Amino acid sequence: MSTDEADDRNERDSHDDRTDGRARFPTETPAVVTCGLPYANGDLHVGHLRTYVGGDTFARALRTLGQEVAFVSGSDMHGTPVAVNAWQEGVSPEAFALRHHERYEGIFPRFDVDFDNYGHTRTDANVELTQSFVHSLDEAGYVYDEEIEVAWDPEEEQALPDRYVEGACPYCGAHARGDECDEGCGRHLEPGEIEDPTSVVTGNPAEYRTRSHKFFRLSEFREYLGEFIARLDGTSNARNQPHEWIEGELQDWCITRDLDWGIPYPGEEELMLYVWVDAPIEYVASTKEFAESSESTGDDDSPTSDGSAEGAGESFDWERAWAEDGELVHVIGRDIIQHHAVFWPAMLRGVGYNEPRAILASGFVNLDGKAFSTSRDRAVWADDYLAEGFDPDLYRYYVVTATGFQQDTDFSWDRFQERVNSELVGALGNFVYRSLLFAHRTYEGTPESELSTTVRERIEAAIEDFEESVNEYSVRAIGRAPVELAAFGNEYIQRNEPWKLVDEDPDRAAQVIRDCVQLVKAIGVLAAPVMPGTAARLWEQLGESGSIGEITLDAALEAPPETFDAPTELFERIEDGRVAELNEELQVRIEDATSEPGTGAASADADAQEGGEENVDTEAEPAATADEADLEPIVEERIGFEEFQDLDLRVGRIERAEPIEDSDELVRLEVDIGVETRGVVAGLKRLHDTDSLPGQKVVIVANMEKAELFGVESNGMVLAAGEEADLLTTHDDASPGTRVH
Ligand code: B3M
Ligand code: ZN
Repeated sequence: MSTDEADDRNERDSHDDRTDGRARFPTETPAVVTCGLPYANGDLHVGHLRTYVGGDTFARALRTLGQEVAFVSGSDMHGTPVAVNAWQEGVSPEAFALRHHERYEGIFPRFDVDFDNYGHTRTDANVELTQSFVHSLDEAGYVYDEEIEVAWDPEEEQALPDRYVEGACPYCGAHARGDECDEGCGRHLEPGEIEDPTSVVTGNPAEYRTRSHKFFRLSEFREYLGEFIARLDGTSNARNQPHEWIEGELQDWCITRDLDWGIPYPGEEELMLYVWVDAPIEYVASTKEFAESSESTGDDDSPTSDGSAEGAGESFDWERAWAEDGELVHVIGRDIIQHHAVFWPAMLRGVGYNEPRAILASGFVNLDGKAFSTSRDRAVWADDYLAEGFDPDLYRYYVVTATGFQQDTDFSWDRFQERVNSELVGALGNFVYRSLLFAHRTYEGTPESELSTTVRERIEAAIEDFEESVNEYSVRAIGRAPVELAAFGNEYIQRNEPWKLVDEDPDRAAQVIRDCVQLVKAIGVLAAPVMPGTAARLWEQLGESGSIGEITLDAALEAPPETFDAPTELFERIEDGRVAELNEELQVRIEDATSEPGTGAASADADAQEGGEENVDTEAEPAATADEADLEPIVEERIGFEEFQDLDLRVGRIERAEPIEDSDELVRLEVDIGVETRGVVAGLKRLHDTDSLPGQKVVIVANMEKAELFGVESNGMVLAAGEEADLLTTHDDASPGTRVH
């Protein structure tokens, strides 16, 4: 439990001080949840899916609170990420982008990522809206012309915008693409900024040409952006990263390119808009398309087939949401924070639209501690996962609950197996199955009995926590809710042993099983956002009519059906042999990936995470030589930062030390760790003079499980090095309770 709390703390803390004055979800106003638009240039791997599954889970969770939501996205068709890849394949960007768009459109529903509208940036809706946005910005005086030097390929006689050029980042020196320092500091780069530019087309050093371009007066929004960031909700990375950009010199932003693929600048057909202008506008266009489609189908009283909460004859008010008072929540990968927290809100402000309420920026998913690499096939592909026959819910649950949303995480089949088997098969599946089976066999359904106060209160608490998690944007806590309730259920059924009570005290047995069936129902309600397919199966097994996608949280306390059939298991165990095979396949792939020299330019890569960045693949370190004597070898398996964070290490001051009578080794210490004084048992007797210990500063593992040694409770662990128990300490004045990182 400590693990989850530690991981969530980041998201929760950062949020606490900023809910003031803002209406809690569900609000009276409509909400729009968006997911970053994947560039239509590659395949999706399970790393990409994290953002989409997270967004989908959050949107569904909002709906279970009764919030009106439009959940939208689309493919990003324009710009050099598509143009360069299409050129390398020798096809037109249009055909290339559409092909990928169709693939994405097909794959999201297979992971139950159910957008209300999934459009793309070339739809009429987006072209029109983009041009009208730009026109308004121009009218309002936010756009000016300026002559600038752009990279140029003299051999091909063509301009080299963005990914057509590579070189060195002027800020950090890393190898970079024309418009982003994708391997270094992550900054957006303006045309002409990259140093030592080389053409991706010919490999020649690029030259510069003077061209006239359009600039957006971003610098005028500096004060506004500072205020905006201060009230922005969501993950803390989305607030913290932009500070540097906003507080530094906020440059105006070049919004056109010399390119023949994109949306033309209104009235100046030879200038194309920069892809980052029309891409976020698709969030609005996609919402508009959704509104228009729900208009045509929405005039009956039946809820829509996909379970969205609108329906009932009213179409989604996209203009109100975007231009007035809706709740706009952007779910993105952490590599595109600058675009969403700086450029986009300035554009919205410039046209007089509403501002984002929250940005949830997800960490990346790594493979064996290293970034997925699409160009090198170092990936677990979304298609392959499905082809293995795995239920999409398993991955949804795994990725949503692996770590706090903003932290990076590692994908491994072992960990996947372990979590599926213990948390889904062992805790959730087991509780649901044994409860429903017992209920069906003994009572043919829900026994006639009152729900106990204990269980009613436990479910009420779970509902409250869930509402809180949504309001805190803790996607992980939303995902964990059903499994936590199931853990309670297992403990409850085990403690009450209804199988014994059936003969001894039938009334009591009926009561316990009544409680369990209610818990099952509540688990279904809480599971629906993260595992919609599983929740639907559970709903059916319970004999519930109607779709679980349409219910709200109060259903968790409504009486379950009187009768239902024998249940079937919700999940299947993943066997070791299967995992061994999957690991082997993956290993072969990774080895091939490492041995092949990269298939080339970073610009050729479909993108690593959310259609965004390709992280640098670092080669593995050579193995340590055997010489290094008697030292224990370093543990091979790497841990992620978030796993390290699971350890709550604190500075402590030893207040008292007493030998433990019957033991040769042990001393009982009282250690002040700021918030409290802990009794800790440590093996220091032979190596240290007990009297010399008080006053010493030490480092303790504060979230160590309690243990009992020689009848004395130990509540924490003191860190010491080697056989000599050389105590770890601090060398400055860190006070007791300070966290050690
Ligand atoms: N197409 C993908 C990326 O850079 C980019 C997102 C657009 S969101 C408006 O990750
Ligand atoms: Zn850089």
